[in-house]
Amino acid sequence: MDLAQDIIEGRTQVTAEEIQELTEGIRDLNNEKPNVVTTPSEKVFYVGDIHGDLGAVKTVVEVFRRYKNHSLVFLGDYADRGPYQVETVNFILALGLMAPERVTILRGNHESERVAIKYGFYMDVKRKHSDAVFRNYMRAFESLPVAGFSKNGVFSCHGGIPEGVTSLVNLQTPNRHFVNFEDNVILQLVWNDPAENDFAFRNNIRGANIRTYGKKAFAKFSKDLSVNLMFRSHQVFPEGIKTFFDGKLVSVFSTEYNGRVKPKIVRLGKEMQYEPIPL
Ligand SMILES: [Mn+2]
Repeated sequence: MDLAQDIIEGRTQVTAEEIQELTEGIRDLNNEKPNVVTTPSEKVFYVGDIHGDLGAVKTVVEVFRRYKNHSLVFLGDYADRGPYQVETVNFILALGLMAPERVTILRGNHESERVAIKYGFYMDVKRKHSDAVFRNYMRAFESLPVAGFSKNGVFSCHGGIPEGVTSLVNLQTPNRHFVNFEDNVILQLVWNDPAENDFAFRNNIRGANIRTYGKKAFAKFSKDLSVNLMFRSHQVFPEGIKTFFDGKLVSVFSTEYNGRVKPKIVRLGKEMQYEPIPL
């Protein structure tokens, strides 16, 4: 696909028709996929929040190119906040189309209409294009899978463990195909946060239906679904990475966020060994 290649090589001026091509391509690629897709067991980079940081995502690709036979899993939050939101989203979608067998694009809480209208993506699209183009992006976002799971038990999603989930079926059954998060399991996958405390679930100040999961919830979820390691993003930590639950949960953030973060991605190697890589 020449358009995707052009964008990866640096073209940022993209027409409404070309965005339609990109977004329809992403829809066709993802629409029939399950909510939880299969991810590689090793040799994979996990990428945290990007939020319109085109430089960060270009650096991710530079790192990616230095390693042979690796894959990329993007954990969500591409739009909103940064200066190059449209360009960043186009770049990530182009990457997904260029190398679909090596790039997984998961949905974050910012890949929703309500959030995108509130935090900037809508305004950026409107300024550069139109409402029709925004709708195309939303239709692409609603097609994105919401979690990844590997054969060796590495689970990934943007936020974390939803309350009440006791099997993979509970995650695969809900309908994710809405511009906002209509289903509570899907909503919690992209919105929930971990806490290093000895409880299962508690309220979360982010919103009424959003939960904080503690040690007990993590232990039960890990046992019920045979999860050995989990990657997520969604929260700002100054070092760009923070581990929870004896290193079994890794939270990663990949944009500097106005100098507040030393951005990282995480490389998963053999036998569950992982290492943070600075961007
Ligand atoms: Mn988020």
